Amino acid sequence: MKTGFMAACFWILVCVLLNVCQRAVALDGKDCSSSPENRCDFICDCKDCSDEQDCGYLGPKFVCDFEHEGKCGWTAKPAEGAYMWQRQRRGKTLPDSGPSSDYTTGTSTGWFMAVTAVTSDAPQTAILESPTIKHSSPTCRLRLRYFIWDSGHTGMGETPLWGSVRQTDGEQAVVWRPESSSFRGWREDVIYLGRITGPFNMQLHSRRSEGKQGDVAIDHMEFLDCALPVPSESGKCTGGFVQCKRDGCVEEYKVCDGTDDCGDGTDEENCEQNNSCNFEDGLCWWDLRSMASLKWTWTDQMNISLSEPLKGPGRDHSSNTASGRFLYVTKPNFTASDWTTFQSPPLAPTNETHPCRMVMYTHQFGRVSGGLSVLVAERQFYPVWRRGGALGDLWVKAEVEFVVNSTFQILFVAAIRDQPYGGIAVDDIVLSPGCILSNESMPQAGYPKPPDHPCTKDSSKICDFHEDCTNGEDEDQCGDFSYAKGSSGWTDTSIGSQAWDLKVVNTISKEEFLFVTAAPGQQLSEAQTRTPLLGPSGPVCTLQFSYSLTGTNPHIGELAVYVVDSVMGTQPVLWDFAGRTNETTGTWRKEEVYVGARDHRFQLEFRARAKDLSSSALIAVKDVHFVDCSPMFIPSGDISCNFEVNMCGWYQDQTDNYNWKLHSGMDHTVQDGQDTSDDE
Ligand SMILES: [Ca+2]
Ligand SMILES: [Ca+2]
Ligand SMILES: [Ca+2]
Ligand SMILES: [Ca+2]
Repeated sequence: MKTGFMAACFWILVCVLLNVCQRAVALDGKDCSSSPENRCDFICDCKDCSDEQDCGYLGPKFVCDFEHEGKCGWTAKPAEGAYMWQRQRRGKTLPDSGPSSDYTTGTSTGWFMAVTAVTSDAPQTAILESPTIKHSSPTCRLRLRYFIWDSGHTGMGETPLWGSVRQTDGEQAVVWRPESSSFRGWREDVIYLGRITGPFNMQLHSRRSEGKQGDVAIDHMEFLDCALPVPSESGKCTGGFVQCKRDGCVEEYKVCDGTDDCGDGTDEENCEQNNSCNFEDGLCWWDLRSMASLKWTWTDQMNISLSEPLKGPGRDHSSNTASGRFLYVTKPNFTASDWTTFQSPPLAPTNETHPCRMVMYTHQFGRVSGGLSVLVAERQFYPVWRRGGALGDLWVKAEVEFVVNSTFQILFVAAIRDQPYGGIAVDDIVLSPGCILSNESMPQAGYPKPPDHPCTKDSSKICDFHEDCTNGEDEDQCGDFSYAKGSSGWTDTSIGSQAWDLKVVNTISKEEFLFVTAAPGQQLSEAQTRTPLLGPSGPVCTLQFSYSLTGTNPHIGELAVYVVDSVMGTQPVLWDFAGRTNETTGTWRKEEVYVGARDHRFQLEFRARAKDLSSSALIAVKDVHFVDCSPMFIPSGDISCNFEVNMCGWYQDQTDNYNWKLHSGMDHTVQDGQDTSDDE
């Protein structure tokens, strides 16, 4: 039942997203079956959409499920050899450990792409390459399903799977590095292609050497929101939009924001009044002298690495290439400090009517990224913007406004963790005309205090559901609203047009809630907010919260809870809701979600997407509590259990690969009873 409900939610979301791209394909098609024009540009120019067939996808839905022998035009390189991609299904040709079904049909007769066994001593690379695609829009992304299972428990090597874009001028850029931990099931991920100006081929690589057993497979790809703007029906752009030279309309707020939304640069022309820095020719007026011993570097991917896919952001934002330059910081070879800064020169005071506005793009990838903050430095330092942890393998757009009544500096602060890979990059910083250089010297500001160290330096004691400090300050910013500072433990990790914010309704009664609001990100993805690393947790650990999806529309949106495992990555959805809880705001529903025993540290995540963001629609969460989550908490109760009522004392181990759920069906106890079975 739960699965059916989740599928329904999934399709509602897909429909919302597809509406956007369907608009782009509703052209008066020409009859051009003989020589298709405008091939592989994500727009059906021909009546029968023949111009969008075998482009790595099939039009008009831009999906490839590998059920057709033509593989949507994807080709294996090499075609024969010691290691290669093949179109497969469950059968004799695959090792017993391979996917037992494809993703699309969920049956053993469905098809997918999988690699063969390695039959060579030297490391071998198998490449799966798409046909040439004409170009892509800034919002272009590829949602796909992948399978990485270390059947031989021999380790898969560092890079069993990654994705890149090869432009026709030969330049190559890494665009996707999925969680490569072993998991016997299909996982979903998104490759953020972004704006690619010229013809390109998408490539999926797998590199392994003999002795490294295991399975790597790919299925069901969907290209989303990849078309450039198409001409409006009237041929004119309506209010709030600007006209692109190559046709089509772009929202006014996308003008002069450092992204080519038109596809011909129209919206990024005549932006001289701004102070923009793409970091191609220098640092502009940014000053990389750091307050800490760790330093930001001005670099590009070619300088970081072209041979190790896990190193660096892969590409810059300005040109989406490996030769484009940006600012970057990663874990130093020797332990210096775990934070670093860079800053603007002194800027003149601003006010509400003439604020200083900043647009920037950040790449926070891998667990080395501990988060990025923007601070105002005047007499004091104070934060005005913060984005936690790792956000994925993409450039995320952000906007910050500065209203400061004295001379100030903009200060970027990055937190760096001691983890295997990742880093933080910044590119394309655009400052509005309201940001004016000041001749005045800065007052000597006190250095920002490093993050509060609770009583313990042992970070594994922070947020482990057990108070080690006398005042419990090791547990008081972990996301549990019972603590005065608890709600501040939730950090927004949104990358799209909606994000989470905290609203404090009453400071005295401590009435506050997390809610979904508009955000400057370019992706049409869900708003996400996460706790710090929690746990490990015990067998009865439960997440308690109240939620509210209210407004006039019967479908306000979706809300879900996820667990992000520190080793395994994002786990299947734990709880979700779609629709509306009530018409009027101020009414709440209470929910308890079973989290259970988890051996690894993990983060809890709320995800939501409002159908329409308006003042009459609200998605909110409050009163978040972690109940009996300590592993030291031993539940009392009857151990015998016949599964008729609930899970009794048989708490499932959340770290295995299967989720045990109560299913209605035949079992041994009574006919038409409930049976526990693998929910695979
Ligand atoms: Ca086309
Ligand atoms: Ca398939
Ligand atoms: Ca733009
Ligand atoms: Ca750049």
